[in-house]
Amino acid sequence: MTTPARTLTIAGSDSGGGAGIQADLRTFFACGVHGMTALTAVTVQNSLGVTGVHTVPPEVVAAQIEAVASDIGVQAAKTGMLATAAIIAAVAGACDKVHIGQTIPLVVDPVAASMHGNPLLADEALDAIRTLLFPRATLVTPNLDEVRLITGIDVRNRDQQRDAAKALFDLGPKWVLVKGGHMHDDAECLDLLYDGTDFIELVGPRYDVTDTHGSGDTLASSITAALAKGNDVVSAVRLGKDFITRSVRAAYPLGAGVGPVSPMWRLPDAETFLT
Ligand code: PXL
Repeated sequence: MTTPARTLTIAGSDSGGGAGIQADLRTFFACGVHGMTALTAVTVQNSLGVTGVHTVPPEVVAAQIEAVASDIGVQAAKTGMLATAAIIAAVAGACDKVHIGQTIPLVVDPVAASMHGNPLLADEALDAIRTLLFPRATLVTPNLDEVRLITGIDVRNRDQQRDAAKALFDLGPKWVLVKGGHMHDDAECLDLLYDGTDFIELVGPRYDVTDTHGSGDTLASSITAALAKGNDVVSAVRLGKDFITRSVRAAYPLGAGVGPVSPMWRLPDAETFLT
């Protein structure tokens, strides 16, 4: 067997298995790449929300990145929950040492809160996201809540989505993807991709599902997998958009709260294997 492309997620654990590194790893697997992790935080979480967060020491986060990059090698990396400014600074330093965000693509999903509104990023860390992570990013993938926190722009329509893309681009990433999933009045799901020159509109159906936990993580990690396999940013984002659309359609209920989106549609015999 030959070694598959290798991807790294720098993110937090969701004990409920819906989002975070759990979503990233199963997406990597479903996309046919070898997934690795630099764990930033443990969340105490179920389908109803987050009740506790325990962060990993910044130097241990950095050491995980350097350990896997120096031996196993990384073709693309992503960040999810980073929790604190100190962890973000450690991630930036470690990424520089192993060329993540330089020759190796880096997807920054600026996770700020869970879908239940539980904070996953300290308020004081927003500036570190802007100044330490965005300039290193190949692609940033904020949802509209994160856009508002980072730029102050409250996006309600497609014109404002373009304004937000420009403001985010000015913070230094090579590409910006402003996700439109939270524009609930829009009949479609429009994600806007921008490289400082051209706008590319990626339109998908809006499914009437409430089980959408981990959707941002699944999109960012499928894009990361596509980049690791050698796709350019435009085709990786198109593949990721298709992947998340199918995974939203395959979402399932879990517990008494919100269930996860699922890449299990990739398994041809998921219903029958081992039964
Ligand atoms: O979906 C964003 C996210 C990322 N990482 C962790 C999370 C969540 C949402 O709850 O818990 C660990």
